Amino acid sequence: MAVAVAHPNVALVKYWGKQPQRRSENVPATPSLSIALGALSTRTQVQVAEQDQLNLNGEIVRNAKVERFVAAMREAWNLPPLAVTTCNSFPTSAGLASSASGFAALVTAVNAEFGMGLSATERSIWARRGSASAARSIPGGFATLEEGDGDWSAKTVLAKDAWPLEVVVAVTSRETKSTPSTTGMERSRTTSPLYAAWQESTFDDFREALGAIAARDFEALAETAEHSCLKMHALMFSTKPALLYWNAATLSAMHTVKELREGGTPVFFTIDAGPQLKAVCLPGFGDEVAAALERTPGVLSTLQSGIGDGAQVLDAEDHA
Ligand code: 2P0
Repeated sequence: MAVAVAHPNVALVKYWGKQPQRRSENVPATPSLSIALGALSTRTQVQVAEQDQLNLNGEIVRNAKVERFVAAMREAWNLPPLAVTTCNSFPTSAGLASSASGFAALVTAVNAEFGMGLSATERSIWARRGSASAARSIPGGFATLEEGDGDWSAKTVLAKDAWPLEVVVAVTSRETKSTPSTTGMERSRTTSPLYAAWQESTFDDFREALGAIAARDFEALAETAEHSCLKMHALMFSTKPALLYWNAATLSAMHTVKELREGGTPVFFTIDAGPQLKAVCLPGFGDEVAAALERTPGVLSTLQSGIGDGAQVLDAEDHA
């Protein structure tokens, strides 16, 4: 039996769209950049069983993406039936990307259980096939997902301790999102008149964000990250039918972050395919940002996190 832990991540340069000619491999159309959320984690145990079974947060469930993923790994390595038991330390319904930490923990646990000897790059490529954002939960710290050596995988570009930014998640709804990301991004690619511009300009955002991180230039990172986020949502709005992931509290929380920044607090926001807002700030400002978001109408709760490590196998003594 092997147990692995992985953290969800939040993208500062967003991924929204796949290469259509490589659909079976789940290859993004653009590079992306993220930070892992250390305070939130997914713990996944893998064990040989009589038949495949998935236990998510204490319930036996069916999940087509996980089933396809396990089938692909089984084909490559001739794996036996598996019992997969996975648990999130954060509410799945909080709209935080549990598929990212989930596939990263799963491939890391399978690799350990069967002594497959996969490198971090190979695990990232496998995790990407499950869910592209999961590739970024294999390495820790600031991670890029881009093409290298002929395939797309993620790597750490800056260690978490080199620039220990803080993240405050403002939860504005506990309902599950309306349109799954995979469906939504394919719809954007095929219907939005903004898609080509999105794809082309994201390469520039990616370069700018890498420069900002290398220089620890918070203002520059804030500008690029908010631009990437709002441009992705403009793409979503211009999709037919439109993808509208925000609610009224999401917009109120954006104004809260804008006012904080105008008042001198080093903070910016980002929003994914759901109504929660994530505020990223310099070390030491998390409490002030969380307090302001808690006061924002419609914000139900906040979660605070630092930047996390990559996916890891737990030692036997840590299993209990
Ligand atoms: C991101 N998102 O870069 C973007 C921003 C959501 C909005 O990656 O189809 O669940 O499984 O590869 O990874 C969510 O997409 O999609 C996502 P698939 P995934 O974080």
